[in-house]
Amino acid sequence: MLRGGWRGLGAALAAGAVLGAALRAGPAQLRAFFLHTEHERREPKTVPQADMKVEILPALTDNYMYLLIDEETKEAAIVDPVNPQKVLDAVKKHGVRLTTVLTTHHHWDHAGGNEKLVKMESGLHVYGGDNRVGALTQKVSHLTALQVGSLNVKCLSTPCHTSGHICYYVTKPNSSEPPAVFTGDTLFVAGCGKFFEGTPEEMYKALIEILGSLDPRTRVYCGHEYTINNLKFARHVEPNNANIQEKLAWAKARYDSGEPTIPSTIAEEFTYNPFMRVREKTVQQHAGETDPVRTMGAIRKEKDNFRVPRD
Ligand SMILES: N[C@@H](CCC(=O)N[C@@H](CS)C(=O)NCC(=O)O)C(=O)O
Ligand SMILES: [Zn+2]
Ligand SMILES: [Zn+2]
Repeated sequence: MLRGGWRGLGAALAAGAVLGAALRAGPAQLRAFFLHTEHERREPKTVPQADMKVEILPALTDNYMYLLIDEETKEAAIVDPVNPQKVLDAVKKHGVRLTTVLTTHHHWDHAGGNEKLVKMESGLHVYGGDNRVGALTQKVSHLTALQVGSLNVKCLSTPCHTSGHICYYVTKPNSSEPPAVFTGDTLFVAGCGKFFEGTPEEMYKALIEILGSLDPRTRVYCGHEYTINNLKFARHVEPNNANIQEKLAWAKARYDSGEPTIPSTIAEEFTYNPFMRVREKTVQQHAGETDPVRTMGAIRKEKDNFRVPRD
């Protein structure tokens, strides 16, 4: 009995904890755990441009944090740093100076790391559009302009998922490369956030009028890896839209190879995202509506109750 002493007991307890976790998890989670494909343990991935670099950092079960690097000055900002240690590891790896936190909204899975990060790294400017954002130092509103090194950041107020939600639009003066937009839980690849604190009118304004009028080449960096499920709903709305079928096949292949389906572009979103397509007859007919805002409300309600097929 207890021949390994305390170390043996420790190992036994650890094994018990793993077994306990294993018994609570479903088959898909188990497979992911043992194949090392769990979201949070996926490799960070860099999207390089001459003017800016974006490092995609998986966090929690399906969130993304983004390290935005200004190539000219090596100054950096972090979007939604829910896992501060992982952020600081990425900062170190790239040898950049982190000055800025851009918070999209106050929900725990986005802003929940702010307090810890500012304790680990002093002097950070923490931006957000809502007093409920932890460690906030500067409250921003629609069209507030910021700088990260030589990059211009324009704050876009997109209330609906939460009343204080902000998207961050990043451009480099005189660059021919595409801008970037960090959309949090407003716009997802092929989907949008739930309307927790807003209306279909507000989401229409956010998606079509504000985000939809950005440079169409703008790269979209959203808050979650929901792409496959979103595309299955999109396919249900528009079964004859070939762009959806094609993007879904691509997204499954990307996901299986451990790679993010991020970024997309604003132009692409208009081809397969049903919430960006509420002015299209096909989407309106599916919703049984003739008005884009009513269509927005109807398909959001339908998605809230949609059972995602297993294919
Ligand atoms: N359906 C989500 C459930 C989690 C959820 O409600 N997520 C929030 C953001 S934290 C959301 O707005 N989801 C959009 C949606 O389900 O269409 C999932 O696929 O896991
Ligand atoms: Zn949220
Ligand atoms: Zn979220």
